[in-house]
Amino acid sequence: MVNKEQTYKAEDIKILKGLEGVRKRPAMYIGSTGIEGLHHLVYEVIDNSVDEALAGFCNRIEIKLNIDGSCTVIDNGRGIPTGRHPEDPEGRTALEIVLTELHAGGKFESKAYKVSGGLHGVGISVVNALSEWMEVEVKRNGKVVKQRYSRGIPTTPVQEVGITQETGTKITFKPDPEIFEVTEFSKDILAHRFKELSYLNKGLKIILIDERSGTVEEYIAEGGIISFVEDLNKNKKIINPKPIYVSGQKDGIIVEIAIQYNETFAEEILTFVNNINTREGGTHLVGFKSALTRTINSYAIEKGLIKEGKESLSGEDVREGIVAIVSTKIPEPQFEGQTKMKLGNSEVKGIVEAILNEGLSRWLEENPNYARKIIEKAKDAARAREAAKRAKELTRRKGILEDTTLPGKLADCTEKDPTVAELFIVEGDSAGGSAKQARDRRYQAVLPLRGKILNVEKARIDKMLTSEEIKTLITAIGGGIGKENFELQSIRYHKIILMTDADVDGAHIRTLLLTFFYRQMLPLIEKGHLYIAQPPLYRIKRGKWERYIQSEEEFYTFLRDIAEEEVNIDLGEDKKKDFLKLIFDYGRLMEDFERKGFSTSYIEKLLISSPQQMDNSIASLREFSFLKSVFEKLSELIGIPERQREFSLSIRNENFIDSSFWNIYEKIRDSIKKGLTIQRYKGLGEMNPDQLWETTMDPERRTLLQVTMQDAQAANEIFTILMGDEVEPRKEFIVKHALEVRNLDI
Ligand code: 0RA
Repeated sequence: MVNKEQTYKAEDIKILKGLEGVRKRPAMYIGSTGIEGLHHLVYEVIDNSVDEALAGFCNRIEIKLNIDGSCTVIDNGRGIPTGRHPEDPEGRTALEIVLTELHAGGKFESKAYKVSGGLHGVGISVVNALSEWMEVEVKRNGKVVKQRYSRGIPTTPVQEVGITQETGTKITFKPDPEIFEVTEFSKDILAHRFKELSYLNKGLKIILIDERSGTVEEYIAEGGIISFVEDLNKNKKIINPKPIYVSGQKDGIIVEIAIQYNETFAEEILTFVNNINTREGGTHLVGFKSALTRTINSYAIEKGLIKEGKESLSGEDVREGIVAIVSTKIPEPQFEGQTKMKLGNSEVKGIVEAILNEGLSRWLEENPNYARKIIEKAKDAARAREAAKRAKELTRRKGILEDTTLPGKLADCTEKDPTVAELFIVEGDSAGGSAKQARDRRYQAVLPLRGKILNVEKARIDKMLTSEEIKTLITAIGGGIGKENFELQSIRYHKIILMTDADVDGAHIRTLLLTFFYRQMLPLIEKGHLYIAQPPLYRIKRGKWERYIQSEEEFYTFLRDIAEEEVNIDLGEDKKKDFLKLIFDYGRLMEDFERKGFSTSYIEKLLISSPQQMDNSIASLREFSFLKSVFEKLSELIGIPERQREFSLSIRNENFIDSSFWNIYEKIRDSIKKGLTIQRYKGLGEMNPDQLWETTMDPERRTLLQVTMQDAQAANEIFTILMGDEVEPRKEFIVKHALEVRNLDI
């Protein structure tokens, strides 16, 4: 339905063509129709709200992931203009034009530092075109106005629906399943971006409400990028407790930099242009590096900390252990590079350089003690660099890096063409043995690694090269190592697949390996050569039929599917489905409590007690309020005003009357399990070669996860927690994850 009865005018046809183009080639506008493209929709809407924040009119953005799969974004900005547009031949409102016309946003705005003009920047109309429906509500000029759309086309006129003193925009949209392969938003993916956005926009509060799981998270950083570097350094020993902060502005370009050194040897510099992470760097990064090297060297010479002409600190030396954020705001950014994540504007280099030179010189003068510590660290790095060079020459002479004699542990494939060859890196000798038997030796090679590979964070290159495991890995892959020396063109396999157990140790080893690849063979990840195998967690047999299951999540869904076949309940098909979903959610949550040592009957008592009796520490847990909400939904569905009263349910002719939800869940679960043979694999070693082949290695049947740069960066962060010098966070991490390992007692 369209809000106009007349035939389409030329203007309308142009608009419809525009939207049609978006729906025909969505990837051209949002990158993909997969999981990334889906989340891009949210970023697109948020970016407009962030622009309001950048312009100084908005300090709060709320994002809700709704139960029906839609997403709501509410901001307290000025609101999208709602007046009739003077130049529009039909006198439509600016609101309608912004929401339905491609690239209309700019018509109403002055040039400013806009996120929405940057990398994403395709406009809300694109989100509208790719949504099954969208609804926008604007508070502006004392009024609330509203309009609805379907696949980008208005289904209602712009209507006044109320009055208000506030201003702001609320947009709800449901991604169109005709366009997207997946339509379920991931809280974690969104949370990562929101956290980043809150750091980059000091004082902006971003609230993420996940109605599906009942969680609320809030992001706000009063310290802006200073908090950002502090957070990145959270689990590390730091050198300058208060980050160095430098800011300045020239020719309309705003530069903000925060730097804090830690005692590790890694370097982490994140650069942003108008809130967009420029992962490929660019002119701002070049300016930053050059100013850092120059300023530190000249200060060190001036204070006699190094000898002029004889010693000098290289760029790599002064960046050892650095964590820095370089955030720039640029009116007309040019993005280049393979993924358009590299800043091209040449004028930016000099501006960043000048601002950092001045600010950093002043900081060094004012903080001589920390300045000295930073320079000492860089001098250590320089000495280590010299030592590493000697060690490398030594190993070269001994022929370790150049040695192409393949290690004995490697079971190589016969295929020599790297584009079709695969290398499985397997945890442990016994799983390695199975994998060697299971593989297709024509194109699959297997390298078993024993135990945990060397802690690469603490070891510098010279030491690292003495580790047998690392040497074996390097020789097998064949491209060398290191920032400068890794040669992608020499790698012997185009698929390198990490195959570790599906337990905490396996996850740990995977993190170590990912970190090693991230730091030493980065192009391997950038070019998509690194993968993670997905061995199954369960094997389930039901008569002659069998099936493998890869996660706890999938396991529960599977049990629930069987329950749908076998449970009889007087509710009607639709309600029965909802009931089973809820009772399984309920059961899983209760099992979590049970695992933590609570008695289920006690928890159920708490659930039915009145709020006054609830000043109890369990009752204040987030998990508990979540459980309670499931409990209430269940009660409502069954239609019992006084909860927990009788209703009848049967499974395989067994009846339950007057049972608690927990009892019902247990009965359903146990009764289903009785009909199944369930094997839980604690490690790869428990699978025989045939099983390993068909579930994990056979290209026809396996699923591989391709490691992305984001995965690797995340591993790098986790790694720092696991391996860092601080004991407390490490304990915390391990405990938290140990709890996540659900033991079902099968
Ligand atoms: C066009 C012009 C102005 C603001 C906006 C659009 C705007 C768009 C969105 C999208 C989500 N939230 C938003 N908030 C504002 C400028 C309005 C003015 O000059 O008053």
